[in-house]
Amino acid sequence: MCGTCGCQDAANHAHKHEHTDKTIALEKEIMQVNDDYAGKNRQVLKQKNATAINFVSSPGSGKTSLLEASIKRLIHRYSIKVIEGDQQTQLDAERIRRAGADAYQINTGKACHLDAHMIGHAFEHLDIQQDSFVFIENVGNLICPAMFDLGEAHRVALISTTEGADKPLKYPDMFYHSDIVVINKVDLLPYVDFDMKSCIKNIKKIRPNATIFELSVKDGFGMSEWCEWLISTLKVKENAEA
Ligand SMILES: Nc1nc2c(ncn2[C@@H]2O[C@H](COP(=O)(O)OP(=O)(O)OP(=O)(O)O)[C@@H](O)[C@H]2O)c(=O)[nH]1
Ligand SMILES: [Mg+2]
Repeated sequence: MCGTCGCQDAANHAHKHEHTDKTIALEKEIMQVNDDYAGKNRQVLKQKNATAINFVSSPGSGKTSLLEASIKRLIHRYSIKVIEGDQQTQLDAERIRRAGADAYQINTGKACHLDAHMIGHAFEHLDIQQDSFVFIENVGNLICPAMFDLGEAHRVALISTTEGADKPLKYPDMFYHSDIVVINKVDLLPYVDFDMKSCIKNIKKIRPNATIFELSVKDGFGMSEWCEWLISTLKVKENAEA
């Protein structure tokens, strides 16, 4: 397939633009640079025994809402720092601070995703604590963020019941690269045509070993199991020290 215009028969193209290996080489180089930065981020996190989680979804699935609710439940026991990614505004960082955690907002401008280099800089603005969480809310976009490793331990893809059960099949890269999937807004199930069984089947088709949480941030359904999972990701030394 042509990586420039998406047509299926790049070799017999009627219109004009080059189909050379140059595009592929440049893409590989960019991804290599990103992966190098992601490796450095992992080193920083490892030194602190901190767990970074990258939250991805289409706009409005409930990423910030889930972070706010998780912070309110966990901040009294754990240090949580949040990196927010949006094209513009400080709105999500302000929401996170109101929920009780430190937040650093990245505005990506024309870019549609966070990359590992941006995250490395954000670390400099957040005093990451030992045995802590670093939550990263990516730009609302089901395509581009899939390609960029940020150095996270887990990637959580959210899908909400208003989006349709076919999304894992239509945007497979995102679901392939996410070990956790949250199906949010289950409180809306009586009002929307959303086939939960088919959504779960579609997620498993793309990522057979994905862990799936059915949640309603609004009424709290599933939040206890979700927070238990979050806590289980922290290799805290609590027991060892006790
Ligand atoms: N009914 C219902 N609404 C929800 C739920 N979770 C979030 N919302 C609403 O969905 C809307 C979008 O939520 P956000 O948390 O801002 O979504 P987001 O994924 O952070 O959006 P972007 O940052 O713009 O990508 C808000 O109006 C929330 O109140 C839920 O479980 N049920
Ligand atoms: Mg948000």
